[in-house]
Parts: sequence; structure tokens; C-alpha cells
Amino acid sequence: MSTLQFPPDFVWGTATSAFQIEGATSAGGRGESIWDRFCRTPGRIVNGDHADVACDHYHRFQEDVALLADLGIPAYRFSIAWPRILPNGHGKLNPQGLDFYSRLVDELLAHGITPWPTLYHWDLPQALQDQGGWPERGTAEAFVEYVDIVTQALGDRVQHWFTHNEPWCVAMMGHARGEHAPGCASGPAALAAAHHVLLSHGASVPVIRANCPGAEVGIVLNLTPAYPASESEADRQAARRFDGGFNRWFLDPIHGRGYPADMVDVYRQRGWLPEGVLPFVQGEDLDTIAEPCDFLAINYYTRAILRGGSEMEQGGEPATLPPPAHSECTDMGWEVYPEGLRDLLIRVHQDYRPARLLIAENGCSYSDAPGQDGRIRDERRIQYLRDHLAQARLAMAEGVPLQGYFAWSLLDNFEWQFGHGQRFGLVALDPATGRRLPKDSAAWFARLVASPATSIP
Ligand code: IFM
Repeated sequence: MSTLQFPPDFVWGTATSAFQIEGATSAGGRGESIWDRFCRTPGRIVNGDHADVACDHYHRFQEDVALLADLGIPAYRFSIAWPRILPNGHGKLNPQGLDFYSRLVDELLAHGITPWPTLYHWDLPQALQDQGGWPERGTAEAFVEYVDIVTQALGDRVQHWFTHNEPWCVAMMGHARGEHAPGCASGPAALAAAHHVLLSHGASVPVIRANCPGAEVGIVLNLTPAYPASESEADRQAARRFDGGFNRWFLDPIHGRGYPADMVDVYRQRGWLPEGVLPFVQGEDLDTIAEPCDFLAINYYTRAILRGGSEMEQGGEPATLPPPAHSECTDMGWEVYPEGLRDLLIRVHQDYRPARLLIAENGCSYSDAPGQDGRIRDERRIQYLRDHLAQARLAMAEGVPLQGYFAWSLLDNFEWQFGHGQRFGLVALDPATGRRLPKDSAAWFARLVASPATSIP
């Protein structure tokens, strides 16, 4: 049995994102997003699912805030849907969209819950995609315009901002692998998209600071620690390459180191970059990207195990091995590896020294049906959360300045290309009525949050 003891000022929250929970995709003057379009494209989403209703949070946000309050969760990470604010991506403002988030923030504050909004969690206005989307520099400029509007409107009440969620996913899942919206499969486009996402992050930080004096700002990276399958040189090189593409390509520039030279070589060999230039980098871009932040937020779910092989030739992607046979996996097929969180936190702290760290997402997909009494006994989720928090606590004991933890997710919700079949929530939804059904993990998390300084079994 592990025990958890956290400092009294540790930030405890749950996390969601707009597209995954709001529904109401054509209500309140909202414009189309790339995910609306992607969901309508045959074959993209499991079962042809879409998020037109999702958790109907747009209409039930007061109920969801009351639920958070009942659970006693003091912080809430949610995202703002750009197409609700600027249906065409820039230009004409939709006051109804802004008003929705203003009411959400007021509702949270009225219940004593601190809002931690994310400004971009993947729902780009389709109108901007029609002009080229993230591979185009203009999208970074439009993002700054959007951030200016949102932070002017909410800055009197919101003191914590995340700029982007998981730039790796935006760039690689959306533009190289084509598994996320906009479904593009081009390495050069993916690298340009990554750059413009990072550029828009750095360029928006001073805007947020100007509009919200005293606010804390940071970015959310999904980081995956890379372990070589053996001590062989080939496996070590494979792990280093995975780390370079997944982690360092994002960590290095935001910490003022530019893009990692080894990966620039790899991408040249792969044909994703021309010789001698990074075509998307202009003028002072790298300084802009390195704008100092108040914290770095990390999303952690699992690790990767790498094997060197012929894939490594000509700059290829290294081979990721399946999880070891003995290991527990979630319904996503992701290995449960809590030790990876400790390793990752220590590594990021030692290599990059961000002012503070936050875990902006950590959680697991498990389907647990209600028992005859209606109770959802999601013991595996409780174990997952407990074990990961125990590793986070160990990292803190080793000097990592970890400031807070947001469990993914408050609600079972729309899990992107996997549709509604994957369930990450501490709270389930009755499929017929949308009624919120807190699982045992919600009660467990509530107990932890209520007394973090005491030992929780
Ligand atoms: O649901 C997602 C979330 O939107 C971003 N991070 C990972 C989660 C689980 O896949």
C-alpha cells in the first residue's frame, strides 16, 4: 500500500477540453472547426462517431461546475473553442461565444474553483484551415489576435493560462500521420505546423501578460520517456531519436536552444527538410518561441520502448516495441508505467530547469459498467492514479518543483479518432439521459484532494 502526502498549496484539478465535452457545435454562433469536418469525413472516427452532443457541457456547464464543487476539486482545466469566439478564425467576433466562457468562469469562481483555461486544444476554425492551417504562418498571427480578445475579456478573473495543448499531436498526428484533424500526411507540413504552433505560443505570452497582470502562463507538452529495449548502441540510438522527435523538438526551442541539431539531420535525411535551412524559421522566431514562462505543464500517459533496426536508416522513425508481456495496459493499449512519470519529471527538471512544473493531464481509459446498485467500481483507475501520484511525489522529494496535478478527465468524453468508446472520466454519463454518474475514482480523488497533507491509502 502506498501513501500519498502532498504540500497544502499543491494545485489539484481535473481537466477537459472544449471539443471533447461541449457538444452544441452549431449553437451560439459557433463556426465550424477542423474536428467537425474531420468527424464528417467517412472512415476517420471509430463507428462514425462525432461530437455534436458529446457531454452536452455547453448546456449543462452549471451542473458540471456544481459536480466539481460537490467533489471539492479546487481547480478546473478546460479549453476555449476558438471557433466559438471567432467563427472565421479572425475578424468578426461572436459575442455569444465569449459570453459562454465568461459565464463558465463566473460559475467556477462563484463555487470557489480556480479556472485554468487552455487557449488551444486542437479545434482550429475550419476557415483558417481553408487558408492553409497551422503549416501557414498566418495561423500563428490569427492565434495571437484570438488570444488577445479572450484574455482581454477574461483577464480580470483568470490568473492561469495554458497557451497550447500538446503541439506534438497538432503537428504529427494532424499533419504527418493524418490520424487527427486536418488529416494531412506530409512531414514538411508537420514541421511547419509545429513551428507555427510554438511561434504562436511564444508570441501570445506577452499579450496574455499585458491583458492579465500577475497571471501565470505556460504551455502543455505531451512527453513520452523513451527507453532503449536493451543496452545495445542501436537501441540507445533509437531511443534518442524517439526522444528527439517526440520530446526535444518541443522542449529545446521553448527553452531557448533552437531545434535539436541531431533531429534536423534526421529530418533532412527523411526528406522533411531541405539542405541548409529551416524554411519556416524567420528573423527572431526562435527568441519569440523562447519567451520565458511561469511553468511548463506535462501530460503523461505511458512510456515508449525502442529497438534499433533498419527503420533507422535514411532518417526513419525508430521502431516502438509493444508493451512487455507482463505489463498492464489500459483500454487504449497503453502500458501502465508509473515509474516513467518520475523519470520524466526528473529528466525535464535536470535538463531544462523550468521555473515550475505541472501535470496538466494524467489518467487512463477503462470501461467499467455500473454494478446492480448503479455504482461504478473503477478500481483500476484508482490504482493508476495512486501509483502515478506516488511517483510524482517521489520526484518532488528529489527536488522537482511540481506545483499541481490535473486528472484527465472529469467526464467520459469524445476521445478524438476513437470516438465515444474510450472512457477516461472520473465521472460517467448515462447514455440515455446524459446524467452524470461519479465513479469510485471520483470519490477517491475527492478524498485525496480534501486532505492531501495526510496519508491516503
Ligand atoms: O483525450 C486526450 C486529450 O485531449 C489530450 N491528451 C491525451 C488525452 C487522452 O488521449
